[in-house]
Amino acid sequence: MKLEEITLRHLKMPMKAPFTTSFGTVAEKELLLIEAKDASGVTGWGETVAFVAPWYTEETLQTTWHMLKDFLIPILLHTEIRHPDEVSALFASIRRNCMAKASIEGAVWDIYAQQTKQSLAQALGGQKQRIEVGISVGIQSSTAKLIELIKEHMNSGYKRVKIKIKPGYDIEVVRAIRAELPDLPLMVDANSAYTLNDINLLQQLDDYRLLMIEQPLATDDIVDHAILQRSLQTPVCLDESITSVEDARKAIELGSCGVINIKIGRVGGLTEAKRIHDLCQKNNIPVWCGGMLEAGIGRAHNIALTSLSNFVLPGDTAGSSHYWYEDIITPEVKVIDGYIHVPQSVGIGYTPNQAIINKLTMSTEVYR
Ligand code: OSB
Ligand code: MG
Repeated sequence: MKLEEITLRHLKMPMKAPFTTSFGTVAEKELLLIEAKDASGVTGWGETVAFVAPWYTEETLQTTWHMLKDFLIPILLHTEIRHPDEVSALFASIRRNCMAKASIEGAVWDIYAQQTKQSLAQALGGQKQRIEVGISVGIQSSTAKLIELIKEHMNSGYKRVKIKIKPGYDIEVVRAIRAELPDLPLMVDANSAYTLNDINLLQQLDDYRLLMIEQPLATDDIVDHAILQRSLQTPVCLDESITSVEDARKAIELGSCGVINIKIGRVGGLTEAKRIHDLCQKNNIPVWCGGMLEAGIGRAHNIALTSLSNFVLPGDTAGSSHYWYEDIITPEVKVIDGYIHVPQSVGIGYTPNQAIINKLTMSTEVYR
């Protein structure tokens, strides 16, 4: 394959409800859509997941744009590629910038799946026909509101609930949820809001039968997480700290976690995500697919990835209608009884909705 034309569109999508974590609130999602055309006429799609501010990782919408335009697109345009795994090798001279790399690598995987007449899931080696999903609930203005939302999500079939915690919004909230919902499959995500000084508080969470505690400590840490994991019964799940298969190898070696959340953008693409999946499988570390409030293209890529066999825990890939008034794909992603059907048709299995994409597009650039 050889990419002959790449279109970048900057979209702004209003969210049905603002999403709040320990580091900030997203009320409108901005993203870049990558539409890549191969010389054979096949088109593949990718989506950036970086937010407008660098609070989850260091990347932003603008840095991903800069990296794509000035470095990544020039490397890929008119370059002959036999397999999408070659993309990460071509990008090896560029440090980090994982979300920028992942977005365009995703479009290449989509083209590859179409050219080889497979679904993206099959092209990745995925076997599951349906995936189990949970839901991530942001920080709410009151515990009563939070519990009401959790009940709604459980009633609509989601397989587990993740809540966000931060200092001052943690033990009491978990205790209140457990008092009303003793059997709820529940986990918490701190997005790095704690340090080892909070070890006593984090140990108190052991009393509430949580499935796991996600990323309690610093975004770049695996050493303190290992110390913490040794003093907790609840498994630690790493998110921000794992940006590559090498990070995963070291974290497993140190005993920094019992679970890993894989996000395609955070780790630089589907190829690296698959490598992390395979390594974790060999080491008996269960994985699940994280979310970045993706629109339909990114969501479709998450679904394909989750069809791999070691995605044994429900991920954060909720249905389109949880986030969006209208998603940018047809059909939208639907969750029925907590499952998403993995599309078996060729490519990502969803069609980009041009009319909605055009309506949400703020600017467009074409590279040839
Ligand atoms: O840490 O998993 C996270 C959203 C934004 C930034 C970071 C995270 C999240 C989520 C939401 O938890 C997952 C989703 O619904 O896409
Ligand atoms: Mg997280």
